Parts: sequence; structure tokens; C-alpha cells
Amino acid sequence: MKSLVQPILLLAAICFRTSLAQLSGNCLSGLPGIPETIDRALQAPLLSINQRIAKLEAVLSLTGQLYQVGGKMFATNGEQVDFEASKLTCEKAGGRIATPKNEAENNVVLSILKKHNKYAYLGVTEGVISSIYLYLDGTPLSYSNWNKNEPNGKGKEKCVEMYTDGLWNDKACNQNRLTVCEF
Ligand SMILES: [Ca+2]
Repeated sequence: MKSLVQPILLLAAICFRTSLAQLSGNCLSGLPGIPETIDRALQAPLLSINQRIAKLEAVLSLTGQLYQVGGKMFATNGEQVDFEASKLTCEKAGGRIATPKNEAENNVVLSILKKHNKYAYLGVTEGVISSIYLYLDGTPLSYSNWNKNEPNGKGKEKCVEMYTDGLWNDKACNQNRLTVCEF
């Protein structure tokens, strides 16, 4: 029960220090960060869970095992395998192979590649039409960061790798590349 008691005490302390004018806020309606619509009996346990997750994220980030940007988390197992094996590993872990959809996400994947000094396959493959690249669910790319003169495989480089400068290259799928997953 200790873990449940602590957030309640914390809230009590916050309320204690809060003026009457603010009593219509968190002290009466819900705990910080917890929607008011959640049953009050569940609010303290939820706050406790949120705090513990935040601590775990901090530890994993500190040790370089977790990279976060926006709502996504990226991580690598440090292993180099081909595209299909990378994809499968990420899926088995409950995520998917890294698929940066904006510059910020691309930069986070880049930071992982720089740390390991390896290239990685992305969750992008060539569609039925040559030189048209798609996400793995078949939808068109909303972001790309092709290297100069890429993609140049013309149907012979079905996968896409990211270099250690963040730029993309279409590449055969059978090379060994660092597995980077997103969650
Ligand atoms: Ca290429």
C-alpha cells in the first residue's frame, strides 16, 4: 500500500499549500495529470503508475536504452541482421522497425546510429511501381530524407537504410544492419 499512500500524501501536501481559490481545481476534481472523468478511487493508483513509468523512462534514457521524441520511443538491441529479421524482431517486441515520419524522429534514429556507428533499415520499402517507396502498411511517405541521387535502385533496391548522417539510401534487403525499433 505504500506506493498508493505516497501520491495521496503528496496531493494532500499540494492541497494544503493551495489557496481556497484553487480548490475547484486538482484538489477537488482530480489528481495532477489524471483526467477528472476517471473514477476517484482509481486516480491515486493511476498517478502512482504514471510516476513509476516516468522514473523507468528516466532510468532507461539515462542509460542510453531509450530514445523518446513526441509520442514515440526508439530502441536498439545492438544486433545487425537483414531487413526481414529486423522487422520480425521489432514486431515480436511489440513495436515495429523504425519509421521516422518527421525530422525530429529522423534525428533520434540518427543519434542511435551515430552511437553505434552503424546503418539501419527503416520501415520503408519499394512498392509495386519502381522507385515509389511506401510505409510497410502500403501508405505513401509523408516524410523522407534521401541522400543526393537516391533512390537509384530502379526496382533492385527494395529496402531503405539510414546512414550515420541521417540520410536515406535505397538498398538491397539482405545486408546486415542495426536493428532499431519504435514503440
Ligand atoms: Ca541506392
